[in-house]
Parts: sequence; structure tokens; C-alpha cells
Amino acid sequence: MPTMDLTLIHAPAVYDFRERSIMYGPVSDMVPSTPVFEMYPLGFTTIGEYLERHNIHVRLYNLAGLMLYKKHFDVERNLAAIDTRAFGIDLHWMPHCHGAIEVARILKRLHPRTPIIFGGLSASIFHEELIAYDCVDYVLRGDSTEEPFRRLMERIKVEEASWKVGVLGGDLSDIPNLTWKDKTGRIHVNPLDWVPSTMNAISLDYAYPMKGVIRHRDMTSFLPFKGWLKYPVCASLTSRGCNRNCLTCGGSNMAYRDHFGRAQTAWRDPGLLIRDIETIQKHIWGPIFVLNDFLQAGEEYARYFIMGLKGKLLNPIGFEFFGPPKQGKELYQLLNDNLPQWSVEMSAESHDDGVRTAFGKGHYTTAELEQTIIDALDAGAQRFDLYFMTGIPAQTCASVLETGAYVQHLYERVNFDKRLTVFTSPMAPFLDVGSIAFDNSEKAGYKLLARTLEEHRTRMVQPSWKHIMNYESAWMTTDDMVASTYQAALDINRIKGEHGVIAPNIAAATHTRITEAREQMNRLDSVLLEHRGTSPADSAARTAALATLKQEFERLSESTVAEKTELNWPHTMRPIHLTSNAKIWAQELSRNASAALKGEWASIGSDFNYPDQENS
Ligand code: B12
Ligand code: SF4
Repeated sequence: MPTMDLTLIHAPAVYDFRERSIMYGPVSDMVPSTPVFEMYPLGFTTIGEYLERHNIHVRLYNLAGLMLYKKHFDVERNLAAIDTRAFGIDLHWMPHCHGAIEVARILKRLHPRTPIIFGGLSASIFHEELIAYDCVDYVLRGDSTEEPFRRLMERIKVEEASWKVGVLGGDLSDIPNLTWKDKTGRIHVNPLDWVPSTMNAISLDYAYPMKGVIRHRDMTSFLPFKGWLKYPVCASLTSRGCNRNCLTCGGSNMAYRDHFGRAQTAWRDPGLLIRDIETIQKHIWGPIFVLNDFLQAGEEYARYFIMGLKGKLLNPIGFEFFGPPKQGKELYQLLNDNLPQWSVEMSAESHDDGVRTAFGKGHYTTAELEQTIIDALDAGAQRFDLYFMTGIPAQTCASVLETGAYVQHLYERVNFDKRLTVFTSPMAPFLDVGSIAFDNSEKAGYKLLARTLEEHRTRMVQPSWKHIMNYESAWMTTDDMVASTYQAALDINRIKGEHGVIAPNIAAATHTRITEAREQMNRLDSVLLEHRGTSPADSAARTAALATLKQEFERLSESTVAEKTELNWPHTMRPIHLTSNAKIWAQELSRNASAALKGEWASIGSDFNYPDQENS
């Protein structure tokens, strides 16, 4: 059997998280992952599917997940056994800066002749620092790497014979978006000019990883996060980039312009989006989140998309809106007239108009927020999830502590409607690299505690989330931020519990966990104070003392500020899912078997036709 062409590896945030004792805190409470951030980027699926469509065979390998689910998973033995022409590692989210590099080092040691390619949003920002590591051969920059990746892989396949310790012999200056080393070690930065103006040539096709599971007879290395099989939530993406400019967001319009070469948001044709959703629900029964507010694409797009879904939806669907829709009630009515089960999620960041304006969401007031919640619930929304955040510009400790009282008021306004669920979480572990606030930190009111990749790597292995954070805000000390985050979360949890928004046992368990997490942070401070010396003996004593707290650190860093299941929306499996999955299983087994007889891999790319990648 030939080797795989490309193996895409997702590293844990901190490589040796199984050994280290770190109080990560509530950094991942609002996403399905644990603090290991085991979820791999959606881009793995779009890259894998695109390359397979072009006869380049790709395997997804969620190393973070494998290390998390299998306690005794032997990393080196398993990585040594991978037979592939190239490795791809994502440094998409900055919290993976420690794990991604450590895994690259191991791979380089185990497979010195196999090229290692980095990519993702953070890799694009730190490409020059990354390429300087011996364990990194290439960095593919930008938000759309499918086609540049195809071109690089074609060269890797053709010029395999001329590799010199992982680096191709030939000239690669024609591959867009590539930062690379030539065989003399000289670094080249090709122009970042592959920035397609639409998102139509790629496909977020969930059948692709499912076919991968069948091809490799391995479910675990494809699983997106812990618990996905019980709650198989899926995302559908409307766009690349954003029209807005929130100060601390690494996905803002300016961040995309300055770091990923994108002048304009790239939209996915609404017809393709509908097809994506239909494909998802053929195989998967979980709720579908439509991410990136599609209302930004304009009225015509929105109508076409919503009305096009009429009569087609089986799964619950949720829409992320960046603020109250300007069409008001009419928009919600349109959703309700066309869709059986729909929900909304909105990140208002703060109840305080001044703070929200300083953050960059001053295009609506708290009064308008309340009205839109009422309108959505009146129109028939299944759920309305509202998110607040601590650590944002102009936000003081007092403002965070007011959140509880505001949430009480909000629930009163909606008559304690259980469909409204409110959450709060900290901006942690990092202020997004590449955001306006990161690039202009002083002006934005932040003191950066880490700027470079290496500085971020050092912070990721500090004892707790307050030591890991890469910023200090001018309006709140880090200690205040930690204390006020836990307090606001306690208040919101109490209100939800008292009024039956969540079950009493869930509220009680969350209350206990937050209180214990707060105590644990104090205990940690005492340990650090007691062993504050800098000698090797002090350091050893500190490590030993922290090690005794490891289990508690882990227990209190998952589902702290809210129980993860509170994020889950109701869903049910239907017979159609069973039959279409059985069909795909049978088809793939037989395709794989006949390809294997010829000594080949069957392609697992999408069966649909897509236009060629069009660059802007
Ligand atoms: C969708 C999304 C999510 C989804 C994740 C879905 C997923 N599995 O990818 C959810 C909501 C779960 C999420 C969670 C988080 N997110 Co988020 N997310 C986004 C969002 C809105 C869109 C990203 C997108 O459009 N992707 C499109 C897909 C198709 O492309 P892609 O995954 O980016 O991959 C392409 C390129 O990045 C690149 N690439 C990616 N990996 C690799 C690997 C290789 C080898 C190569 C060559 C290329 C490559 O090529 C791909 C294909 O072209 C952006 C905001 C924005 N406007 O961009 C934030 C954003 C990416 N998220 C961000 C953050 C901080 C997070 C969290 C860390 C927050 C937290 N503390 O919980 C978590 C991490 C979750 C985890 N790993 O467990 C920041 C990242 C800042 C930074 N540079 O670190 C962003 C920019 C903004 C924000 N604050 O939300 N997120
Ligand atoms: S926070 Fe949301 S709305 Fe604001 S810039 Fe980022 S992706 Fe856009």
C-alpha cells in the first residue's frame, strides 16, 4: 500500500499536559473542547476534502484528542509509525503554540526527511519566527490555503527524490502564500496573494472525515472533540473574514486585511450553503451552527438563504448574529415561517453600553438587545444564547460585578423564559494575536505580557490561567479579573438555578465548582508564595507542591463557569441518519477494497462538483 501523501496533525495546546500541573481555568468553557483545545480547525476538513478531490491523499490525525481520550497513548511510538510524504500541523489558535512546536520537534526527530508544513491564522502572523525553527520547513499563510497546499503537495510528490532533510531541492517561489527555506537554509517569503474573493470552491463536507474513519478504520483520531459522539454538533460557515472591527478579535476585518491579505469578506454562495447543510443532516443528527453572521452579506442573500432552507431542515439550526438584526421582528418571523427549529446566539460582551461601544459593538444599545431577545422568543426561537465576556476594553471590575443584577433584570423582562440562556467567560488565555488591540496595545489600553511566539510558548506552561494570560488591562488587574469573572459566573448561575432555567442539581454542582475553583486559585497563590525562591531546589519543591494539586486543577478547569451541557441544544437521531450512514459505510468499504487490490487509496473527496478556485 502506498504511503499517505499528507497527514494533518492537531497538537494539544500544551504538549505534555498529561504530566504538567496547570490550573487552566475557564478558558474553554464556552466551546466544546477541554483546556487541551482538542478541537481541530474546520480548515483540516476543507483542506483534506479539496486535496482528496485532486487525488492527494490526506489523513486527519487528532493527536490532542488521542492523548486526551487514551490515557496511556504512546505518542512517540504512534507518530513513528505514520508513513506519510508530508506532515501538516495547525497553529491556527495561539493557545496551541506550545504543543504545535513540541510535536513538530518530535516528528522531525522521528522522520528527519519528511517535510513539516505549518499553517493557520496564528502561523500566518508568526510565519517568520516559525520558519526559523529547525523543525519547520514551510509555512502556508492566509485564510485560504487549499489551493496553495495542492500546489506544494504536487511538488512534494514530484520532487520527492530531491529532498534534502525535508526541504525540497527546487525553486518554490511560484507557490503563493508560502514561506520556505531552500536547501541552503535561506528563508524566502512568497507574496501573500492567494486570497479568493468567494468561498465557493471549497467544501465543508462532513462526509469527508466520515469516509476517513472508514478508510483508516480509526474513529478516535478523527473525532473533533471529547463528547462529540454524544453531541455531534456541526458548523456551517457563511464566510471568510468579517465586516466588523471589534478591538480584541483576531478575526476582525482589519486583522484579515493586515495579516491574511484579505481586503473584503469572502461569502459562500447561499445555494452552496444550503447544500452543505443538507449534506450534514444526511449523516449527522446534531444541531447545525451557522457561524459568521450571514446578515452582513445583505438582505437579498439573507432572504435567499432562509427561504431556500424551507422544507429541507431535519436538524435544529442556530444562527450567530453580531447584533440585533436591523429587520427586527420581520427577520425572526421569516425564520419561523421557514424553519421548524431555529435558535439564535449573540455575543453582547457587556450589559454596559459604554463598554460594548469601546469593544467595537457600539452599533446597538442594551435596550435594543433586550428588544431583539423578546422579538426572537416571541417569534418562536427554540433558544436564545447570550454571551458576556470579561477583560474587554473599558471594562472595570465594578462593571463585571454588575452583570448579575443586569441578568436578573433581563430574565424579569422575558418572564424567566427558559429559552434564554446567559453565559459569561473570560477573554483568556490570550488577547487575540493580530487583533487591533494586540497590534496597538497601548492605545487600546493593554499591556502585553507576550508579543513573540516564543514568549507565548513560555506563558502557556505557567501555573495558572492568570499567569498564562498575555495581557493586563488598564481597567482591571489580573487578580480582579479572575475574581470578578468567578463572581459574575456565580451570580448568573444562581439566577438561572433559582428560576428554573437550569436544573437545580446542575446549578448546585456549578456553584460548588466555581467556589472550589476560586479557593483553588488562592491555594495556588499560597504555594507559589511559599516556594517563591529561584534556586533549583525551590523550583523542584514548587513543582512537587503543584503536582499534588493536579487532579483538582483538572477537575476545576472543565465546565467551571457553566456546565458544558448547558451549551447543548436538543436534537434527535432519525432513521434517515442510520440508513445514509450505513450506505456510506458499505460504499466506502467496497471502494477501499477494490482500490487496495490495485495498491491504491480510494479518493474520499466530495462527490459534488465545485468551481475552480478563483483568486481575487
Ligand atoms: C469558527 C470559529 C470557531 C469555532 C471552531 C470551529 C473549528 N473547529 O474550526 C469555535 C466556535 C468552536 C471556535 C473556538 C475557538 N476559537 Co474561534 N473562531 C472561529 C471563526 C469565527 C471563524 C474561523 C473560520 O472561518 N474558519 C474557516 C475554516 C474553513 O478555515 P480555517 O479553519 O481557518 O482553516 C484555514 C486556514 O486557517 C488555514 N489552516 C488552518 N489549519 C491549517 C493547518 C495547516 C497545516 C495549513 C497549511 C493551513 C491551515 O488553512 C485553512 C483552509 O484554508 C474565527 C473568527 C473569524 N472571523 O475568522 C474565530 C477565531 C479563529 N477563534 C479564535 C479563538 C481564540 C478561539 C478559541 C481559542 C476561543 C476559546 N478560548 O475558547 C477556541 C478554540 C477552540 C478549540 N480549538 O478547541 C480566534 C483566534 C485568534 C488566534 N489567532 O489565536 C479567532 C480569529 C477569533 C475569535 N476570537 O473568535 N472558533
Ligand atoms: S468579534 Fe465577531 S463581529 Fe467582532 S470582529 Fe470578531 S468575528 Fe467580527
